[in-house]
Amino acid sequence: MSTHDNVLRVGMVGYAFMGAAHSQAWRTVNRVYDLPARVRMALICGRDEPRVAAAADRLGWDGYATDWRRLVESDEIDVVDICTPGDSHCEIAVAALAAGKHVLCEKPLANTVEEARLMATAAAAARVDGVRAMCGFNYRRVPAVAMMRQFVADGRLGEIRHVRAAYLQDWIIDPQFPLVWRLQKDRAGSGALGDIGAHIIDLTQYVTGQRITGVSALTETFVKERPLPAESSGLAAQADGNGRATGPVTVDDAAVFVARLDGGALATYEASRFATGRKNALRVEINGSLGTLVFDLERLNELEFYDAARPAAEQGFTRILVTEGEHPYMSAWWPPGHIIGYEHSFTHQMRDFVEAVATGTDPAPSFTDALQVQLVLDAVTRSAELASWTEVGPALA
Ligand code: SOE
Repeated sequence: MSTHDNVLRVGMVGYAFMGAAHSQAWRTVNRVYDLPARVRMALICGRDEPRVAAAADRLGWDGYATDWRRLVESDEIDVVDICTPGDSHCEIAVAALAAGKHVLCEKPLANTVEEARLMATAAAAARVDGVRAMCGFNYRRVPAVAMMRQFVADGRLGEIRHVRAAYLQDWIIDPQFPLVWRLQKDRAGSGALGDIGAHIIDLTQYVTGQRITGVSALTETFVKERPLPAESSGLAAQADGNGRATGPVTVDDAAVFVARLDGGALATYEASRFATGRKNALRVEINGSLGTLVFDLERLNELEFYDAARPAAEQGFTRILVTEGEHPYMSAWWPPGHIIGYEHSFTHQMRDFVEAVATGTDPAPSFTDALQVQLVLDAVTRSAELASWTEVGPALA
């Protein structure tokens, strides 16, 4: 590992919502977990100097830079953490890997399959020299989700027949909400599909161990024109667009699709930013021949389990409280029964990443895993355009 006296010096690009979430996790990870390396929050990077300076101060970074190339080229940095909009992931990641930096990149990996392929190829080349790369699908690290995967792997659900996943938000239902970067294809790649659909694609494939092989999809952009933003930082744009010039929304507001998984399961997916009343509602249900598991992000400390093997008179869903030391990630936190939240998934993500880098093992999801998610996103887009069943493309061109 290219650490300095067992210290991993992190440089993070981006300081908005995800930058803040990652900062919190970098700050916390060594306080909670006993790890083979210590994290130093060395540099935070953003183009706007007054803002990045303020972010460095607020989020607890030692210093700041205004050009990401400085992080990538610096001998004082071991890890580059990419929390920027999707249009810069590929360039930053490829340069960082070529410079021998370990890379953590926010999801979705890239804006296109071509970029994701370049990134996966760069990660494979760098791996030969002990350089590690991981994509940040943080919901894998919710203890109840990790436990779901264990249940499936242990055969507790039997043969998986159905996967039912939805990720629903409503932050853009107001047609006056401005045209922020997440609503622009050249910046974000796609809309609800890539931003939140990518999470449920990764999560369900991770939990079931099965991969999506083909899809039939519908996408829609309900509000096609929006006021140009005065100033924005992602979700927190000012919703004061009245009277300003407008521009076209170039991404989907919602995507729904059915899919086949390679282990024989049938799946349905729904990703929407127009689910009025749903703020950040992610729900996954898995039906197997021996039981069912249900995860709901709004009750993330719980897992619902239906065990078909129980006597007929005792059947029903059991609510498992995933708050005990026996549960994934939980022993380092609080005494039994004490719940955790959204931000902990990022701390767990940093825990796994730091451990992998420090012990010279491969973190997951790899860039190749994330490329596969990108291939599914691409298949969904093509299916919606062609109005036909579409196979997920191969990882290699
Ligand atoms: C915005 O829709 C968003 O912040 C996603 O980008 C995140 O990945 C998700 O965790 C919450 O919602």
